[in-house]
Amino acid sequence: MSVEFCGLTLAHPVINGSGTFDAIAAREVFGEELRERFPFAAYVSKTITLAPRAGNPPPRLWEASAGLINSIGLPNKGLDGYLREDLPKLAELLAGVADGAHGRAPVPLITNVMGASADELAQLLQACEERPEIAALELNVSCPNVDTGLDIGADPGQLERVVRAVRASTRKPLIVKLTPNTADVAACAIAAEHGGADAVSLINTLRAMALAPGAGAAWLGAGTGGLSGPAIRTVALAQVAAVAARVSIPVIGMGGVRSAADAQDLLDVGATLVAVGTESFRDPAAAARIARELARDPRSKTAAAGRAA
Ligand code: RRO
Repeated sequence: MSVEFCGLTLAHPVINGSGTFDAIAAREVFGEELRERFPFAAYVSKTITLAPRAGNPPPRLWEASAGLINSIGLPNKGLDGYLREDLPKLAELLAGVADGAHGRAPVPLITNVMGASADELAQLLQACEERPEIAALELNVSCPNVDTGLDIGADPGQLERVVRAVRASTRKPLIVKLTPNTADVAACAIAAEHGGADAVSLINTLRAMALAPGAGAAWLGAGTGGLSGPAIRTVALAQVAAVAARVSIPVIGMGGVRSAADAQDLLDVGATLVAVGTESFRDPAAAARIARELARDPRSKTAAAGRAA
């Protein structure tokens, strides 16, 4: 069932979406069992920024029909705090995870970073470049550019310029996490590829809003948030298909995946890996179940390869 991705060998094609599984907190709750049954073939960190951030005012979550709106607002310890406190814990956890297929192998760590300018992003990438515990980097480009005010990932020209400007800051695989809140996601994916990205991942959450019952005013402290979960699955499928048809770099597909059939749909339209996000909040072991079922799914190429071996 193993999959090659940007020079990394993964035990299976299922990873997590950034910010949807706190591995350090899960280790505290589940103990050594988390390592014995680690659900993901690679682990993507939550988004890290240069400076620490407190996040958005509450409320931060709204349960929508078949989905979840979040406006967490990037609470994180900042680059230094991540490198000093979280990275050693993550590396220790991910070293020697029992993956079922290969005995014990380290699970690659993908660190997700966000900056409001190419300069900030370059600083983040350069600092991560020096840390061997980090296997690959993911750029979260759902962030307003400090100069233009426009989300970096929403405009192909701006995205290509930023990716090109930061590309030389790291030799590690560079994944660009695309935003779905744009007119033409395939044009943005092509721009990321032209800028030097090694892979793209999509979709991030769709901008959304909910009103407090009876109040006629926004429920979320930040006013709006991002919609995830089954409500966005068919949007994700359309966007992943559009992107995979237009780029030659690998695509990580995500958006509302709850089952192996959902994951297989994304693989069928051209994704190399699939990420599970919102479903992990309901069932932290969902990704392991999906990976197991994918291996048995008769539609699955990875299952067919496993049977032929
Ligand atoms: O932290 C968040 O509120 C957040 C981020 Br950075 C993101 O990329 N996507 C999302 O749904 N929430």
